[in-house]
Amino acid sequence: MAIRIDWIVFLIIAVALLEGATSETKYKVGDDGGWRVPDNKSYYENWVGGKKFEVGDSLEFNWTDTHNVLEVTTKTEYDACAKTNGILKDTSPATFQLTKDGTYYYICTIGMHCDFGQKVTIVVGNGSSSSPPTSMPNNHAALSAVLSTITIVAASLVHLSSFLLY
Ligand SMILES: [Cu+2]
Repeated sequence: MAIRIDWIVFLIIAVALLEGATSETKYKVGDDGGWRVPDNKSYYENWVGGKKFEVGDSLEFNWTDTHNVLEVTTKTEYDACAKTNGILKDTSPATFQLTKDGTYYYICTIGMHCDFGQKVTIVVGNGSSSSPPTSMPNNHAALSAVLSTITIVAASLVHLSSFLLY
């Protein structure tokens, strides 16, 4: 019996580790600085720094003064601070889910904010939407589910055998 319980403990730990490995990251854009007209134009570029954005992560834009977030669709629009197409969110906090690989462009459309550097480019995966979606999270989730099921079945068997034996 002791051996079986050890095995179950191992499985529970394995499941916990897998779930930890697949946890989705919620990024607060600009961290404590939030979403604002930055002191220098490379502020958000620096914030992105070496971050590795993955499918399933999300971005949260927080602001207090008058701002908004427009997701523009091309680098050309982004570079020109074009306030035309795209998803506009004007209530803080504004959350964007990163649902697939690609390069995402966000700007503020208020006044000259974007021109002053209130803009950020987020690269998810390899930055290209034409690449096959990352299957790792799904595999992990599936494996995790299987291990959870095994754990439950094993626990039931232990329960059943103790019932039969004693
Ligand atoms: Cu703004």
